[in-house]
Amino acid sequence: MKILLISPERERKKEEAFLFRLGFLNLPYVAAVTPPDVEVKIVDEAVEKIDFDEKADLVGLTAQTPAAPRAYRIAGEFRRRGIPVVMGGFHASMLPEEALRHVDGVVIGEAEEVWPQLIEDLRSGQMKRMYRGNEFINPSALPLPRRELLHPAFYFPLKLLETTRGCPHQCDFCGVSTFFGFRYRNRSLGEIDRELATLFDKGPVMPPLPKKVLSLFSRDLPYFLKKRLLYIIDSNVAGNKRFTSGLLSLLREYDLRWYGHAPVSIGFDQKLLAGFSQSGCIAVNIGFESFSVKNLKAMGKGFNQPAHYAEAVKRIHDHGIGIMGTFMVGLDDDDPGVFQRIFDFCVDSQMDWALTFIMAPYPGTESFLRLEREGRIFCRDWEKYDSLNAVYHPLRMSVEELEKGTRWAWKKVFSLPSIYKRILKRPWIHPLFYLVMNLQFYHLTKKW
Ligand code: B12
Ligand code: SF4
Repeated sequence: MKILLISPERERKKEEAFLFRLGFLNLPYVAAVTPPDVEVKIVDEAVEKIDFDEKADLVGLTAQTPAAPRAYRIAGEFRRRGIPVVMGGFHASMLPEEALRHVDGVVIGEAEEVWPQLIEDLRSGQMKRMYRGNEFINPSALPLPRRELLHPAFYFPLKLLETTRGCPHQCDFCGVSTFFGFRYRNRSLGEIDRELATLFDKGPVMPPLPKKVLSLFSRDLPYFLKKRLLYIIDSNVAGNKRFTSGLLSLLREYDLRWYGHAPVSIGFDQKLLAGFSQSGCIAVNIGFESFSVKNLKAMGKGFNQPAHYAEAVKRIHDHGIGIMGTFMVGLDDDDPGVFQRIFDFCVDSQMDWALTFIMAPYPGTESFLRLEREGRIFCRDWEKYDSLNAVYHPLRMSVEELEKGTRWAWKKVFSLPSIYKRILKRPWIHPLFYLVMNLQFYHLTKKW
């Protein structure tokens, strides 16, 4: 038996394509729970063409909302050739009835419990339309994702790692807690160590050299050259302090450069920041979202306090850690001045990298239900749910102002004068890494 697992790519305009492509973990995790006698191939449409005539017994599609229409078109091609298609991931889990109009079966939620059963049913000709696990899986029992099925030549050499699933919060624009549960479920440190050992050698990246040999500017270079780069994709790497402290000790043993997501409040936890810094943390990805307390309260993210943003950024920087900030616009308290406020904050605080997203009300989230009730959603083309297009009527500006303002913010943040002020002026914080990151987006946005 042969299964094709496909990650569809929505057709992007050339000027929206990124230079660096990251690998992913979802399909490698699905592959890992596929019975060993089944041949599995992963196809990433972002980097390779799909051969619709390839012989297979089953096609498994994944898709976040913006890629769902493309996934449905791919499903149509395979089904026309008589190959059954199933779909999993966030979009199909939130809208299974919609997905079932295009595919033969849907896996709702995590794949690990139900995927082997689905294959068993397919073998006996009794595949059902819907599969849903009885409970959230114990992440310590996860097999290692089959990364070897992704061709390394296609991707930026940054390894992805998942150490927890779930989140206890419920921000109205986010489906993570509904999907993965309202608490952090962490893997055991032993399992994480076992996985890290398949990705990196333990011990120092190179013998210690006199400081002069590697200036502060190029100190990260050996990590790039030796590909000791890690992205921890968890919703919050600092969610469970005891677990995080163990994880940081483990990361220290590997001598890496890593980054992950954390809340603003991490800026006020000196002990944790010191641990992050000593373990090679190069960046924390922080969802600042808004400077309006009203917006933050309305979205269920009242734990973010804008009055403390600047101080938090400073304290994180003082530990030599950079910040990848994300901001959300188009919220009910946003007037057209919001874009300038974001840009000014990024430059004034020397934010190392920052993206401004139009709030996208993804199906299955509170924000979708609310805007739907209020009759404000005017676009149901899921491909446009990419945070650069507006899909609902904002309250305090027009749709055009929102879309233009967002692109203006990207262009300004990644303009050369802004990159100079944020990255190249001292104090330097991993300048090589952030120069590369920023220039990629300068290159992307200069065509807009
Ligand atoms: C890391 C991450 C990213 C990284 C991606 C890195 C990478 N290449 O993987 C970056 C920062 C680039 C990113 C970008 C985006 N992301 Co993102 N991202 C995440 C994050 C934090 C983790 C994703 C992950 O890998 N999880 C671990 C894997 C194992 O879980 P999983 O993907 O859900 O897969 C499991 C199940 O869904 C299921 N499954 C999945 N696929 C399939 C397929 C089959 C056949 C089966 C049977 C089962 C199955 O089984 C898997 C194992 O249990 C999630 C939030 C979260 N905590 O999950 C958001 C999340 C997935 N992202 C989201 C969004 C919206 C985006 C963007 C569209 C944002 C934007 N506006 O540009 C882009 C799209 C990128 C793209 N692919 O084109 C949303 C998706 C919502 C939705 N309805 O689609 C999420 C849920 C965040 C949120 N706040 O709601 N993202
Ligand atoms: S946005 Fe972050 S903190 Fe809020 S529910 Fe989603 S994962 Fe949790």
